[in-house]
Order: sequence, then C-alpha cells, then structure tokens
Amino acid sequence: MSRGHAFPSGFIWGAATSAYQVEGYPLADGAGPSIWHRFAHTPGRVAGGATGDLACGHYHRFREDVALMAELGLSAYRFSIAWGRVLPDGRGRVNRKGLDFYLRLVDALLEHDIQPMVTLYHWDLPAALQERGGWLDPDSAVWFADYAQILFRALDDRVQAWVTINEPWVVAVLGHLEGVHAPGHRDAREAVRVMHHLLLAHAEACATYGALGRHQIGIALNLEPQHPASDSEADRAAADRRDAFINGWLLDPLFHGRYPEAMADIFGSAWPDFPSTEIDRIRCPADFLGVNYYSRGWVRDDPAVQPTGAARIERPNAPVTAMGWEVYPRGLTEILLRLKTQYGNPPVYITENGAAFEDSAPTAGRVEDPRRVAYLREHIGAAGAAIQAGADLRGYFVWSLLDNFEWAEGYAKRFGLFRVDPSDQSRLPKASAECYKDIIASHGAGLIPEPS
Ligand code: PNW
Repeated sequence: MSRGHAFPSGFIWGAATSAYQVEGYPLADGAGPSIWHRFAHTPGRVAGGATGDLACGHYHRFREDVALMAELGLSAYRFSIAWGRVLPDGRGRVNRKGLDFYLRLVDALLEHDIQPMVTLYHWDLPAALQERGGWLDPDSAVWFADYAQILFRALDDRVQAWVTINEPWVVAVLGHLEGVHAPGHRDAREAVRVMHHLLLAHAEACATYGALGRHQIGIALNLEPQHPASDSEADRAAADRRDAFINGWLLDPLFHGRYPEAMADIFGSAWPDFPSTEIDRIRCPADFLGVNYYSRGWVRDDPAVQPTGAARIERPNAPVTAMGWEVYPRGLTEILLRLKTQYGNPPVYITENGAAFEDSAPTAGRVEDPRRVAYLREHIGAAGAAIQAGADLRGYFVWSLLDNFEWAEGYAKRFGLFRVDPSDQSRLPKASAECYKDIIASHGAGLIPEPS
C-alpha cells in the first residue's frame, strides 16, 4: 500500500464522551443517583470539589452538540447511557423519561448521518445496586444483562455498535483497589472479584445480544504497552508483571480463556481459585474489541509498589500531557500489532485516544492547542501504520468531543476538541477541532509515518 492511503474506505471517524462526564442534571426526570454522584458529593474525593451536577449540560444541549459533530464531519459518536436514568433502582421499574432522552439523542444523530456507538456502562453504577454490594455481588452480571436487554430492545434497530463495559481495569483497580474512583474502596480481594464479575457481566450481555441483537457488540479496554526503564533483569521482569496486570488480566481471559499465570503471583493469597466454568464463559465471541489508548508505561522494579512491585515512573525528558502521561504514538502501533499476532487479529476500534493539555485562553474566539493537534496527527498516523502492517482496525474515536468532568481530576484537565466555558457551558472549537475536521475530510491522507 502506498504511503498516506492506509485508511480503508469504510473507516469510521468518531469522537467519544460518557454520560456522567458531559450530561449534567444527573437526577433529572426521575433518574436514580449513581455511585459517581455520591462520590463527587463526598468532600475530598474530587479535585476542587467538582461534581457532574452541571458538567457540559449536554442533557439539555445535545442538539447543539450533534450539530458540532456534523460540522466536524464525524461518521460516528460514542456516548454512554446512564444506567440510573433508565432504571432508577438499577433493576425493575423502567423510567420512560430517562430512556426517552437516549432515543432523542440517537434520532438526532441519525438525522445527521452520524452512527451511534453506545456504551452501556461507563462507571456510573446506580447507587441502589452499590447498596446491594455492587460489582462484588455475583448477581451483578444478571443485573447488567437485564439492563442491557432493555436497551437492545429499545435501540438495536438504530444502533450498529454496542460497547458493554468501558475499561473494567479502571473500575476494578481505581475504584476497588486504589480507592481514587467511585466507590472508593481499597481491598485487593474485592478488586479481583469485581474484575471477574465485570468480565462475566460483559459475557452475559454478549450472550443476551447474541439471542436478539442484529449488529455488533464489544468491550472497551484501556491498553498500554509496558517498557522497562533499564535493561536490568529486575526492570524487565517488573515490566512483564505490569503488562500482565494491565493488559493480560483482561485480554487473556477474553481471547484465550484463562487468566495470566502471573496474576496469582501478583495478588498472592488475595487471588482466588475461580471456577473454570466461569472463566470459560468469559471467553466470549464479541464482534470487536475497543481499545482506549493514551500512553505507555515506563517501568522500574520497586517492591514498595503493591500489588505488582512495579513502579510506573516518568521517563527523563519525555514529552508528557497534563495528566503526566508520556506522549508515545508508537505504543499505539505496538498494541494494535500485538492484538494481531497474539490475540487472533480481532476487528478493533480505537474507542478512545486523546490528550489533556493546558490550552491557551481563548483569544478572538479561538483556542490554539498545537500540542493536541500534534498528538492527534501522530496517533492517527500510528494507527494507520498498524493497518498497513495488517491490523484489522475499523475506526478511531477522539477522546473527547468536549472538555468535561475528568473524574477525580474534576474540570481542570481538558481533553476536548471543543472548549467548554465553565461559567456558562458555551462551546468553542479549538484548533484541534479544525485539524480533525480536515483529517476526516481527507480520510487521513498523508499522516502515515515513513517506516523507520
Ligand atoms: C479513560 N489510567 O480513563 C476513560 O474512559 C475516560 O472516561 C477518561 O476521561 C479518559 O480515559 C481520560 O482519563 C482512564 O489510570 C483513567 O491508566 C485512568 C487510566 C486510564 C484511562
């Protein structure tokens, strides 16, 4: 294939958000509160005391946002459904008004020829389910499949791509091991079971979809290559452990039907003997894999860092984003080619890629964000390079359409193509929005790096 023409003609160009991060009005129209609503309203949990009460006000401004997407020329928009808007108690009674919001959103997208990619779970578990044990309860897979079925029945005629769960690793590790995300628990035994139940929930929803769905379903994983900070045996072993902890913990059961052997070493006595019948169920025939890619890990052996004994450190002089994450586009090519060689080359969407930077203040109605422009161009190029090398990549979604509620970081970290003014939620395109519009219009021409 000649340089600059890597992207196949049906390649999807998208942008992504999630419900709690952009919608605002989390209790409107009869919605039940989520664990993130509770967490953000607990003093000390989120930077600056920020909450999703207003966020981007997308719940009321979605038509304006769909118009912005149409202006960019997006072929798809990835958003998530707030479980508690549809089922205020997490189970049982359906709240018609909450469901109707998503029907209106999907219709508005289709009117503009934008395909919806719908995530069923992007971290906002109904608080009523947390009170029953949340993802620690073995019944959580059934709760989730029942909720999923309601959405499949309501929307599968108009939705061609479903994502069951966004980043189970972040839910289990940041929410239940490190305690920096909702529900804020710190318990290794709990975290490994939560991960297992999230994977079972994904499998149950896939099985339900297999019986009544007509399109595609997958899961979105945060994947990150792990590289040793030195050539020492200890650092290389540490990078391997961290690789099992972040990537293998999910990929191996989903594609190979087993957890990595390293998991028992990493977690010691907190790692249970999971029944093989359950592990078999997790190896499920999803239609695609969603990859959320931001950075790589630069890893040093460090016994003080639990549970892996592997520290992610800053590489000296490396370019980093406002999150402190190294800018490393080649890691995206690496991950995509590893899926090809080690996991059977599944159909893949990059369901998130993007960066937070300290954007300049708007001047004369413009926001210059040259570092985000460079980040997007380089990463889209890295994705194209993987396609040229044979990866089955079908589409790419920028994280994020809008500056939004960045979880424990509040509103200080801005990932958007559009700046959102914190005082009145007005939207302003950044230079990166213009750049992405041009990339879409030219179908990514000229972005593939020369082979090195
Ligand atoms: C993802 N990590 O979160 C989420 O899917 C988004 O909702 C979020 O806004 C975006 O990335 C930017 O952070 C992650 O610690 C959070 O490795 C943390 C990690 C990875 C992804």
